[in-house]
Amino acid sequence: MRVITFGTFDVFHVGHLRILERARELGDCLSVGVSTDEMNFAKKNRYPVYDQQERVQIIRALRCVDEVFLEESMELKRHYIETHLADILVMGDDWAGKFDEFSDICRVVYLPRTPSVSTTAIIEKIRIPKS
Ligand code: C2G
Repeated sequence: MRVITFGTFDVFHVGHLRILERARELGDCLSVGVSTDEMNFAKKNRYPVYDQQERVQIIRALRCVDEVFLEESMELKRHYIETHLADILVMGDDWAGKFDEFSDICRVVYLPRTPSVSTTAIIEKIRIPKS
């Protein structure tokens, strides 16, 4: 069983690790699409803290991850699922229902997010207050 998942994985934290570990447990091979800096800018109007090559390097080094590629656009999801021969698409439940259209080509699973951890909260926590 081949599993695929997608994400930005900026300022890598335990919520990211847990979803990747749980995704990998659903099959034998996990492919991860890391969204590009440009895709993030287009979506959120800001660039990630870690650039795409750094984010790819971190994800690639994880024991639970078998292959990593860059996700250039949300519109290419069907193409990525097909070219990576994925049987299961995994996303966090913040995306619940959003990718059901792909259930014609793979199983679509939304896993619960890890509570109380997010890149935004980490950035807020370490931000030095302006005097
Ligand atoms: N996640 C989680 N628990 C958290 C934070 C994130 O389980 N506390 C999960 C998200 O649900 C997502 C994955 O970690 O499945 C990556 O999260 P983000 O980096 O925020 O990815 P996002 O920008 O939502 O993905 O095609 C989707 C895009 O690549 C965007």
